[in-house]
Amino acid sequence: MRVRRLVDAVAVAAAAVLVAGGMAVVTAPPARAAFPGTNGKIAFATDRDGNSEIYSMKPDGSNPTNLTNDPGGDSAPTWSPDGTKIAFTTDRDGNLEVYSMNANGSNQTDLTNNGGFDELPTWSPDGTKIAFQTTRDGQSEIYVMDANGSNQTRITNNSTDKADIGNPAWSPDGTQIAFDSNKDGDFEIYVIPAAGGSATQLTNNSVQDVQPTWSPDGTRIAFVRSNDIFSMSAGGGGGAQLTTNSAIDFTPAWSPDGSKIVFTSNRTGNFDVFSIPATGGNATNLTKNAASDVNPDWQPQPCTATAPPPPSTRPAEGGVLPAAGQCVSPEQILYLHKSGSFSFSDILVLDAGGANPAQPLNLTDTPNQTEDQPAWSPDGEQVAFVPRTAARSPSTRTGTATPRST
Ligand SMILES: [Ca+2]
Ligand SMILES: [Ca+2]
Ligand SMILES: [Ca+2]
Ligand SMILES: [Ca+2]
Repeated sequence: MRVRRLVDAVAVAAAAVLVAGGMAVVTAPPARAAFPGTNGKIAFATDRDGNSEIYSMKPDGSNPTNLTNDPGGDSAPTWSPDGTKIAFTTDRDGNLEVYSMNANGSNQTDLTNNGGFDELPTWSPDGTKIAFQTTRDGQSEIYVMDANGSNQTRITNNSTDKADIGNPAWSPDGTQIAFDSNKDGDFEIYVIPAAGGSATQLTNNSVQDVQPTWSPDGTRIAFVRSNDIFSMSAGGGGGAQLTTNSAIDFTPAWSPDGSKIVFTSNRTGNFDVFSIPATGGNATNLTKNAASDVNPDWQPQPCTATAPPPPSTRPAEGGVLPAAGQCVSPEQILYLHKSGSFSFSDILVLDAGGANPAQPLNLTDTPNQTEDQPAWSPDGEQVAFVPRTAARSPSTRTGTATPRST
């Protein structure tokens, strides 16, 4: 089996296309539920074509592609758990409806078809149901329907409070739906059983807590508190502030591998999609476009391969090599950091489809040299890398190693 590229290498530069344009309107915030797997594309909403459309792009921001191509306002994309479909909100029919489409934009279908404002869909983890918020009963409520739009059923009871409730997010274990509500005077995060029932309040303070989104392992919830991104344990508490920027940071969504959070920020003077480590850190601008780029959601690619144990002769020490059993792409490039009195590294490719159990293929295998920064060629036939010699400065040369068939 030929080793070929399935994931995009870090060396592929993002295409930064700056265009002139006026300030755009912020579209509706999306609902979120990250499901576990490897990291696929990022869907987002942008008005770079003149009205809001759903786009997808690669995780490094390259190859932005218009999926909706409709004169109506299309926003709030959310990937199905298997990464094959996107549910979204659109006003193309005159009032807000929840639609679904295939990952390439085909087969755009109205699921709600109701005179109320139906918006902000979130998938159940088995992909058979979609929760959304709606005003069809006169006040905002959260409904659940089958993924084809049938059996639309209310699970909240807001007729007495008439609070502003919404932003539903289905938990990865399927049992709960998180949402935000201002029933106590300011916005707080709540969870409710997915079948309906009593809500549990997770935050309790005088500032705005909105837009909950579950981590793919279900242990944490990211959310927006007063224009910054926070995360907390799924039971409330254990809060951590992830952004500290005077700009507006909102609409967080986890990467399917749990390592990153994408969000919207206007810190560049217009709205762009940014990525940060899930524990906080430097933010990377993925869109770099003068238009309003908002509401990112990360495509899960279900786990079809797990990392093998590292070769016993050369134990891994940290680096990029995943732990045994960790979900990885079927064919994934790895570093191997050797242990010992000197720390050299080789570049390996994991060909999970080629052997059972899969073993990494060592492309460089140099006992006294280090190679790093591997990157696939666009055709997937070669790997570029930077060779380094011990105790010397990094070389600027770039070598290549052709992956061998296994
Ligand atoms: Ca549109
Ligand atoms: Ca509607
Ligand atoms: Ca609050
Ligand atoms: Ca922008």
